[in-house]
Amino acid sequence: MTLTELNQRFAISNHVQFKEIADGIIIAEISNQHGNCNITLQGAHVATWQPRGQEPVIWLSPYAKFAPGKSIRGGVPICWPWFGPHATDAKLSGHGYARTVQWEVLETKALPDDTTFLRFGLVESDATRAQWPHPSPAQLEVTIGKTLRITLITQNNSQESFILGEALHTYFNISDVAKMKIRGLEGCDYLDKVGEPARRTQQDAIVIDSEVDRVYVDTEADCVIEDAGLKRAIRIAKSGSRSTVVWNPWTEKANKMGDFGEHGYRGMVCVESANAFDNLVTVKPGETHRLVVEYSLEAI
Ligand code: TA6
Repeated sequence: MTLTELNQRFAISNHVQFKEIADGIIIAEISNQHGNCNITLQGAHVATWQPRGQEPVIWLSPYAKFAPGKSIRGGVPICWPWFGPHATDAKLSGHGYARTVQWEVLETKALPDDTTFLRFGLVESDATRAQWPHPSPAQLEVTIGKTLRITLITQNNSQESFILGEALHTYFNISDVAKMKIRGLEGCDYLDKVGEPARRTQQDAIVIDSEVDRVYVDTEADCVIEDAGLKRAIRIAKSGSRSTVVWNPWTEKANKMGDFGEHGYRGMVCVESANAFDNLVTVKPGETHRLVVEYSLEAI
């Protein structure tokens, strides 16, 4: 569908329009009374979210690359249909292919309270089927209102069950990593991926002063990022997710990645609502699985 056709069919005045921001990269640009949000069609990737009168809640690297087939540093990358390295084929992309293939717009709606709703569908191809042979259309629903609500939907249209790994790998914008705490995971077991993998139990609120890469398992709890610098807290509520990943690459790893910028890692933390490791999901024939997150702000 051309950009003109896209706008003819799905643009809504005072809500959503579509623009090409780079060769082959089209975004849905949402602006309503509650705030602004940009979503690339490649990867159905929520790249930005800024509630009206607030600092951005979602972090996007100033060095993020917007190019066909390239993952974007920041925003809400969709890790699907596996999380982390592929279980058997190291040649396949880490975190699956959903975030780097085309998605199509299926629906846009202006809801009564001036909230904007969009629904996207992953465009399957020979290339995706070669990596994932299960007929399982993926969809993403995004609702931009006082909160940001994202639902990742997996349908099993086959006669066999399949095992799904997934995450909404969200980068949150913070004033400074040294002025931030994450509550909600106290008492949870986690797989510590920094250095020799090890299983540990989280004692108190999470503070970060070095590289952190942890997969908390068997938790459906909300997380709250308390940001003393911005005098606000970001609440991360979820359903359909039993894992929460907390990640900050710190200096060395961020520099190696090349798209964080000099001190980018200080202004972000990933709190990812996932199903990974112990919490992979078996989707039975005919079943539909939903991973839902809702992000909101609270004063502190
Ligand atoms: O979720 C944390 C993590 O798995 C880290 O290990 C790191 O690889 C990060 O994701 C970013 O991965 P990416 O493929 O987006 O560079």
